[in-house]
Amino acid sequence: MTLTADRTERAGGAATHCPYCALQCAMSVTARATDAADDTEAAAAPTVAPREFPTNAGGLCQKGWTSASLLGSPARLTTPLVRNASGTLRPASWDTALDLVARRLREIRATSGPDATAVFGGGGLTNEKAYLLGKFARVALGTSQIDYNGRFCMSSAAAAGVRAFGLDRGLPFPLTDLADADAVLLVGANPAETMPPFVQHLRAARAAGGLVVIDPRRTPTAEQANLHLRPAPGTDLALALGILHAAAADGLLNRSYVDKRTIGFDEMWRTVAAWWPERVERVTGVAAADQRRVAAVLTGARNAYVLTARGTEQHADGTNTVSAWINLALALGLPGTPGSGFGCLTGQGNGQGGREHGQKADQLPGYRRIDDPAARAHVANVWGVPADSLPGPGRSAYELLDALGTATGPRALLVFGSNVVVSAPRAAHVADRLAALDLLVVADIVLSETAALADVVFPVTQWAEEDGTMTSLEGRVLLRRRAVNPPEGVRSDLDVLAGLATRLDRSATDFPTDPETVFTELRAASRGGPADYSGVSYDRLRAGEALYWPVPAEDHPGSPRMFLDRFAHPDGRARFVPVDHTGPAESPDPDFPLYATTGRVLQHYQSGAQTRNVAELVDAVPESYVEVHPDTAARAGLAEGDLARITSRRGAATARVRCVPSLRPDVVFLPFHFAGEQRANLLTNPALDPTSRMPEFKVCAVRIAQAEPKKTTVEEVG
Ligand SMILES: Nc1nc2c(c(=O)[nH]1)N[C@H]1C(S)=C(S)[C@@H](COP(=O)(O)OP(=O)(O)OC[C@H]3O[C@@H](n4cnc5c(=O)[nH]c(N)nc54)[C@H](O)[C@@H]3O)O[C@H]1N2
Ligand SMILES: Nc1nc2c(c(=O)[nH]1)N[C@H]1C(S)=C(S)[C@@H](COP(=O)(O)OP(=O)(O)OC[C@H]3O[C@@H](n4cnc5c(=O)[nH]c(N)nc54)[C@H](O)[C@@H]3O)O[C@H]1N2
Ligand code: SF4
Ligand SMILES: [Mo]
Repeated sequence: MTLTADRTERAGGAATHCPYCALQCAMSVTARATDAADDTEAAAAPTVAPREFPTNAGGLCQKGWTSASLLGSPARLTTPLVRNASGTLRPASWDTALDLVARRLREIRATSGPDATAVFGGGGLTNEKAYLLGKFARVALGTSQIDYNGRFCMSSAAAAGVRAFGLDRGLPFPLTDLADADAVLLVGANPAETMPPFVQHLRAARAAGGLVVIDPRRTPTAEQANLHLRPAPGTDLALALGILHAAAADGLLNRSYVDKRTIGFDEMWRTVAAWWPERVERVTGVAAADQRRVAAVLTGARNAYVLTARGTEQHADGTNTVSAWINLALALGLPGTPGSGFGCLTGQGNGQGGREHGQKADQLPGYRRIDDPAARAHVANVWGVPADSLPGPGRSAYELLDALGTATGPRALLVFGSNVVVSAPRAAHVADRLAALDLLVVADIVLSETAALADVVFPVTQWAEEDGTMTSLEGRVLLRRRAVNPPEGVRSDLDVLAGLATRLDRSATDFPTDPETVFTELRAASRGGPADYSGVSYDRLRAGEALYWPVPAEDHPGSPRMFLDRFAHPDGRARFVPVDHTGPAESPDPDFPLYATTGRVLQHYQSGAQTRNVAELVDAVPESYVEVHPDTAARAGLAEGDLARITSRRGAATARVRCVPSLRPDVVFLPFHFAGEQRANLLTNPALDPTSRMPEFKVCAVRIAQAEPKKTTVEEVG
């Protein structure tokens, strides 16, 4: 396949941003000029180079450096696919595929009602796509059944942020502010692998002796810390209570901040009072002395930050756990104080924007609530529909997947930007639910494991082939530019939505395909909401303005630092939320004696649908592995490199043993990037947080054994 540079951008490569994580490293992509005489793949592969930009400061990780190889990859889908009578996916024309899907959607709606069709989105989609997907669900399909993979990602942090601060912007300050920090506490975050260029922002804290990492594993991030605490998985909440208790006992709380800027301290304190460090040590395995050291590091610093990520959040009590860390930060006076703060590290490329514009079950654009009458009236007006025609809140991501094909659940599902058979918890059950559908439609750039199960697959354009905005982990809105022409035959997600909407009797003007036109509508829909983008324009972004939301007017400079004067609650004060330790939904027992926790490795991204198609990354990490303490491995008769079978109450997965002496002997770790039998999610527990509905990806009880019992030869026996 030959890629040609978009004519408008040929000189010097187009300024764009990485297709993967929320750091949104800036890069330029240069397509090789087409030369008919040299039409080889190597000649066609575009090149990537980092651009100077505050979050990545000239750096890219290995995924970023190799990201362009997927643009011209043979793995790309370039034609719609439709499953034929004998069950095989066959190429079809766009009209055939769109007509078929629209006809089936009409039939399903006629027989089973609007909620019989569900939509599943993704935090990698641009703001424009996320917005139009939400509108498509509510207006063209009339369904309440829409949610997205961000429910698996940031929903606990978002819920806790809204509760405490009145608003959720993952980092309410620019990342570069960390340059002045002499203490940073990273809880359940491994940015050395998940956002490598981020780590340079931790230099000052590390040099000051104040970089503290809390992670059950000795990760590459923990290696760099001045202090590493290794709690048992799922016990962070107790640990946060212990550190807060220690700080209070030593008289280190910021009483004047607590009095002026918060409410609810006393009620919150009632639970903390019962969690003195020695008691916390018994639950978490973290020495009381280390809890006191953390309290001393944070309170001794001039500028301190507390940052959480998925290790803290992906628990059945994830929202309360984040609240416990926020309580600590508030008691020390950090949030909304210049040079200090609290933040959650958003993960997906557009994980922040993706949770603001209406692909979430309970939400309308601008981070509005779908059950708020004023929000409904505003958005319905922008959409030109009656407010009472908008459906109410639908099921959360896992509950939606769990209901597919059941007597009361949806009969059709449209997936845009997620690979749920690999990434959702209890994955084998999710695959069964998908199989029970009357219609599964997937839009993707490659034939992901989920797309491979679909009745119809739409091949879509990706990052450097299209314009669109992304909102980074800092809440900064970025214009990701088109750098190369898409391959022949693919269309954008916006085109797919418009193609279906117009076949469902909606007008083309209501479903525009030009990203800037969609963004103009998004601006109006978000106006006045918590995430107000009304003052952001493509022109301002093209001119290079650094715009952090809210940006309520065209002459508004944006909001890089929030909460300096007031929090977003009506009275301007932050809330302490009383929370208590409950522990994971599933604990080890004689049948399943180990904790399994899951997460990421540097070279692969998420379900691996993209990175398992990049040769350099596959060469580096070709298959799944399980980290095991050498003693635990030995007890199971396993040695380095053996194939292990890991079993939980949900199922079993296979992975190659890596003996890791620094690991807690009661914990094993698996990355979740691999497919088939190697899926970590064959094991995971879909226990949901009651507030955020986020599943407990980070703890379940397992046992480990040899995958194929070693054969004993006759000689050995003799
Ligand atoms: N290479 C790579 N980078 C990525 C991604 C990717 O897939 N690959 N995905 C992106 C996305 S969407 C996200 S959400 C981010 C995630 O970024 P991170 O949150 O940094 O990544 P994870 O590996 O999921 O989890 C972080 C750590 O939590 C630890 N952990 C497990 N259980 C617990 C616990 O109970 N308590 C504590 N304190 N820690 C625990 C794990 O050992 C792990 O090291 O990464 C983004 N960047
Ligand atoms: N066990 C375990 N499971 C986890 C986690 C964990 O830590 N442990 N983490 C969870 C987290 S934080 C996350 S964010 C999820 C992520 O899990 P998924 O939602 O599966 O994430 P991706 O692999 O990024 O899936 C994105 C899919 O969309 C495709 N795609 C990329 N760009 C576009 C586009 O522009 N349009 C369309 N239509 N498709 C596109 C990709 O090829 C890919 O198939 O996994 C969750 N699952
Ligand atoms: S850190 Fe994230 S945004 Fe930066 S190059 Fe790597 S994957 Fe891309
Ligand atoms: Mo994520």
